[in-house]
Amino acid sequence: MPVIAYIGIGSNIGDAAANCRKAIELLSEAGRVVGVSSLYHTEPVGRHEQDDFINAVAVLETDRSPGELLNVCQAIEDRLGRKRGLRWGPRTADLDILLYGDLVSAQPELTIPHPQMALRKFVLAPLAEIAPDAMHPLLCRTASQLYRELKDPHTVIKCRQETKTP
Ligand code: A4P
Ligand code: MG
Repeated sequence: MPVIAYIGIGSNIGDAAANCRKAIELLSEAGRVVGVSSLYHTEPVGRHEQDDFINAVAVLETDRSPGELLNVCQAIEDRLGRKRGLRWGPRTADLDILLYGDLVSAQPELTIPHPQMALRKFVLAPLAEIAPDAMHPLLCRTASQLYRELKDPHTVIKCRQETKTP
């Protein structure tokens, strides 16, 4: 039975919007991408001496196990040229598994739900846009409830949709 997983995507090196779009395209290697949020322009959390991020959330219907999905996410990060350096530092692409069905996993190499997701506007704004009813299995709150109750002062701005010229 396929599972619905929510993947948080972020980039703040190079053409960050293009990196996020490419990461979403490559996610189809792990299943069917059934939803994609708008792109959001976001103030960096954790380390301030770095460029702003572009963030988004993709909804993936997948047959992959959580471990296999993590491997695909890390392979996409590598293909987009990610150099692993500072924790919370700049990156060309970061793919985090936010939710994987109602799975709870507390292993350090794969913690699901993502431990910071309920604290971050750059995650909850796109998640609440694309999946307001997605349930956090530990907090038993939906994405839209968590977003409404969130107290994160960092600026998050939805990017204007690109209009395609005929
Ligand atoms: N790992 C554990 N659980 C997961 C999961 N659910 N999804 C492990 C993905 N990976 C998971 O990740 C380090 C290790 O986490 C991996 O080896 C994996 O086994 P990483 O991506 O190499 O390192 P990182 O991203 O620097 O660390 P971390 O703790 O994952 O940071 P975050 O939480 O990803 O935060 N500000 C804005 N505005 N936008 C951002 O996107 N991102 C970060 C990074 C900080 N500030 C930001 C943003
Ligand atoms: Mg990460």
